[in-house]
Amino acid sequence: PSELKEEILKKYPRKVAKKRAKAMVVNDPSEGQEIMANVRTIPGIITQRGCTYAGCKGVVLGPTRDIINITHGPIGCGFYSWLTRRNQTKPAEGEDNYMPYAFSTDMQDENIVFGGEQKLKTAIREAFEIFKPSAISIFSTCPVGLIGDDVHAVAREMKAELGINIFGFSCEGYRGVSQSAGHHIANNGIFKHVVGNTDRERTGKFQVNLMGEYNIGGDAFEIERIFEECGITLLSTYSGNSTVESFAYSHTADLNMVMCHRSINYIAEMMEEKYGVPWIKVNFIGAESTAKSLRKLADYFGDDELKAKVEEVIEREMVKVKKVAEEVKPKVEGKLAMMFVGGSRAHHYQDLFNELGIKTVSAGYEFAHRDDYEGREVIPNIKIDADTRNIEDLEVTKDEEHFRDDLVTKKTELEKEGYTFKDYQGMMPEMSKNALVVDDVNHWETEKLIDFYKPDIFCAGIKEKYVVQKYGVPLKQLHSYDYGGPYAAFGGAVNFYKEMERMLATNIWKLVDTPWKHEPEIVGSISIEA
Ligand code: CFM
Ligand code: HCA
Repeated sequence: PSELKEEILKKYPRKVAKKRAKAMVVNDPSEGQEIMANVRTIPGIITQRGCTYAGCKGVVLGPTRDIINITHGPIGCGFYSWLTRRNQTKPAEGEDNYMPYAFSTDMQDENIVFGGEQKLKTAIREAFEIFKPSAISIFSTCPVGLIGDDVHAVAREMKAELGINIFGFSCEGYRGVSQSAGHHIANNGIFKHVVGNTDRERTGKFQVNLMGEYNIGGDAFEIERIFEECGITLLSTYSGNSTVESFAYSHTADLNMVMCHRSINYIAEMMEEKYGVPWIKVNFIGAESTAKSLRKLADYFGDDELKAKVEEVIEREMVKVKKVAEEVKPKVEGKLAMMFVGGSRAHHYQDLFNELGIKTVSAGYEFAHRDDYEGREVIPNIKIDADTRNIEDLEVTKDEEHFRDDLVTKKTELEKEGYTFKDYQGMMPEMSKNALVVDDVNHWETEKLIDFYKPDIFCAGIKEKYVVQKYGVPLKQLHSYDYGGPYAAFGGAVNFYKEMERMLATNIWKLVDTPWKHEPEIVGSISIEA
């Protein structure tokens, strides 16, 4: 892999090579290695990344069904963030669900020149008239930031006029270096405008929130099933199969479980500061990881009945899981995988592949930060650049009335016994020695990686899918899951094993042929004339 890295870098201009060298690490889990992450992509490079608006509207708020999310901008932004992620939801009888609609102000040239605030107000009034929602949010796209429409002022005015909760997000696409800035902006907005707005009587003995689970392909449904069988009350999920109504009372939980650390750690941290609710890192991708996370949850509550129930569920589910694993594993064992996905999945899915004996030779995130690679202990050493400073860091203070001193005491006691909170170790310590870790991988690097490793499966998104498949390498979308899923928890593991059998226990990919494999399609030369 060191030679591969050298070869990749050789093609770049000197300055670019210097920068990219820091984003590629030949892994050695025995030492604390540093990777460069969360920095601007060099112009001209074909990146996998998306924008801040996508992270805010599409990712964090998009899966919430009882709020009208209005995109203030040209129609493309709203259209392309409208359910393409396959985030599912299940409203109760008679409950509102606005997710099948794409709400947008559909800005035109005229609005760009003369301003779009009036059009936004009209859109809000119209949406209110038709749907009578309890909340409306506004998402700014690039042109809104450029022309200076004040979406927050519009939100305040409309809130006063209509008497419902209305708030805006300054999540212009260019505001950060990737989707990641949008996560932070969304976390801040939800925390400021929604969390703590209502209280709720206790409805169960063990009340938790699940954070950073977005119900792609029905993942959250499978996790919900397991929780229910264990007798755990799920107050709110951020934000798969969710409602803003549930965010409003989510501060009454006893524990926050963080699955996708990158996209939601901000709310978890702020909730602990303001309300004293602690958080733990969990992972429900992989059957073993699911069992481990459930046990950690049961240990937190320390209740014998809950522990016994959790063991019973794990044992019962594992029988089904093991049966399929035993069938599939001999057919796929020893194959090689690579995965380049946004934030947490490039890490979490390695557990699922490990269960089948498939090795991850190279992986990376599109937009995660150093802590997602190296572990949270590096947070104090992360250099804050101008792009990060651009995003507001909310000042959070203790809520004296709602603060859970009992949970703080519980946390202190558990820590004495060696129980760990907010303990995300990151991806690199868990990857094998010499695996190549690449942040913000680009098109050129992808091609070189495929040539070098000849992986049996490549995991990424829709933009990479067909390019990779033309190499004769199957691509599994770990964003949308293609048409499949759920892949979370026990039932999800079974689905994933079967999908891997379907994709890997076949020779069909070796038959893929492309004309340019044999001779170049376009031949030419460049001449520069004075
Ligand atoms: Fe978290 Fe996600 Fe991901 Fe993400 Fe995303 Fe996604 Fe993803 Mo696509 S919140 S970081 S911003 S796990 S949309 S559900 S699949 S890039 S790895
Ligand atoms: C996003 C959403 C995305 C895109 C996936 C892809 C998703 O980042 O805006 O490139 O295939 O999961 O839908 O990450």
